[in-house]
Amino acid sequence: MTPTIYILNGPNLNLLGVREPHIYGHETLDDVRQSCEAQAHSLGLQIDFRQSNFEGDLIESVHEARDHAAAIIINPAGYSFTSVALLDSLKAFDGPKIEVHISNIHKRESIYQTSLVSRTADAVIAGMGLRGYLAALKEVADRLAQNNA
Ligand code: CA2
Repeated sequence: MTPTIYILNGPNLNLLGVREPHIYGHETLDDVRQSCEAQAHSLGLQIDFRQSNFEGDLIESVHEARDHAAAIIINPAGYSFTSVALLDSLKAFDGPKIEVHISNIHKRESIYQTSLVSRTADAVIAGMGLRGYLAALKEVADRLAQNNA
């Protein structure tokens, strides 16, 4: 069976490509989704790509992933820095978890520099723009292949 990867996007990422292109680039979240679909297909994976502006929705998706996903790729956006609840939900997921940020959060103001989610992520990608999601998918494919070897 083709493994499903949940790709979860947090608050305000629906505005990608619409505002602040100097930080987040010109691509929209739908462009990201389409590129992820293509990359997943070439890696023998399928994706369930979601965005929510609500903390509880993201947590519900993580819970759902426990039964339906082989791995999670998450850009928690602003909740990276505030949500112990999201961190706790991710701790209860057993498969690979990759945190992605489009911008390099370490180059930004101090409020953007300490991600709580990084405490449970297996890998963290920041500053690669949209390519960060594609790198995360490749990393997930490698980790799943290793686990099944
Ligand atoms: O770089 C990333 O991917 C972030 O997770 C994006 C978050 C920010 O809080 C993190 O520090 C880094 C913000 C997402 C907001 O996205 C917007 C996109 C366009 C216009 C306004 C906001």
